[in-house]
Amino acid sequence: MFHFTLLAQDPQTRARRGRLETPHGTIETPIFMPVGTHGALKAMTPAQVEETQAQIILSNTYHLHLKPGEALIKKAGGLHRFMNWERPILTDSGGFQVFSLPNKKIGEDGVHFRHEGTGDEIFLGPKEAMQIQNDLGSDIMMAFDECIPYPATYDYSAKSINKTLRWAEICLQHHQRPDEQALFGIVQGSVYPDLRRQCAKQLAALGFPGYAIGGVSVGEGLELLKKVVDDTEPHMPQHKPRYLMGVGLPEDILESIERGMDMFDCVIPTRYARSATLFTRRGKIRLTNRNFRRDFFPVDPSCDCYCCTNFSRAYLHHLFNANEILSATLSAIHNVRFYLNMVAQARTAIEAGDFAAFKADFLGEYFSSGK
Ligand code: PRF
Ligand code: ZN
Repeated sequence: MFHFTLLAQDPQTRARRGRLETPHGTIETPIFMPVGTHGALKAMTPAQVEETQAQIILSNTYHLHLKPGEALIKKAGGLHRFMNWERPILTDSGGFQVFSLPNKKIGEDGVHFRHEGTGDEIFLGPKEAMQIQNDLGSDIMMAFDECIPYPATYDYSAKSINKTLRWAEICLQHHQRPDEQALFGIVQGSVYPDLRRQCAKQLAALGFPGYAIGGVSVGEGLELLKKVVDDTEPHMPQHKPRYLMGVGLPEDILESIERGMDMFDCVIPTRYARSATLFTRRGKIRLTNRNFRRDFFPVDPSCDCYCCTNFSRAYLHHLFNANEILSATLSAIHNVRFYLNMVAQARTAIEAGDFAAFKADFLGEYFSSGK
């Protein structure tokens, strides 16, 4: 039920154009996956998400385990049915969310922490992460890993990838439905090229249907992000999808597509939408700024979304000022559509064999600061 096909390779860069088939539909790569942490994209209905032409969304094992619990979601018929989203879903394992908690205890088998609401002691390890994701029924599940904070010493990182590798094997052993749900391995190793190489090679030997780069977008900055991807990508299998976790801003995504990454997720488009920051071909704009009070142009005149084809910047400025919740919905629709338009244009450019020119044009206009 899972099949990844490489359709085209850009001649001048490592950018790839691919197609990933899953039980809930086909994903054209490179792709951006909007985030619905609790089984909902904030401020958007599934119909609105579909209208942005989202092909796959991301949700979180950790949050859904705490609330409402995977047993209830399984009883509802799985996450797709529960949230009324019939296209593919990827669930993150909780590896990242748990490690960013205060008072956690990291052991050899997993992580102990306290429930944010009830204060109950909870344990999450590779076995638990597999059982939860099997119950949720996502199309793509992620292995349980340790997202190493930045900066981290070489010693800590070396020990940590051994744990992540051991956990990856446990995940494979406890995965109940490998024919219906693809399990991706996650490469860690901080900023150390030999650790990234070692981790990628050992994961590749385990034969996952896809691979992710984790432990980036943790405060290292774009130059180090590019370096980590450059150092890791050559050791990831060519004919499997590659997912760069938690990335990022438009420029981060384009730089990483150029470096051979296929899948991305980030809360930025929906989160920025709620604080009135909207993406346009000429860069970000802050709609609460007084300049937009009498601006009757669309947010982005080149955008085909429901927000841009029906409403003005002045109207959105007013909605934000009046604290109307419609401001979040319209802004999220636009920002998600902006990201999906960008990756769609990247796919077309790769097919045409001129990704480098596309990236230069796109970023040239994007950083022209509204002139
Ligand atoms: N691991 C997991 N999820 C993640 C990450 C990771 O390293 C990141 C990296 N910032 C985002 N989401 N499991
Ligand atoms: Zn728009």
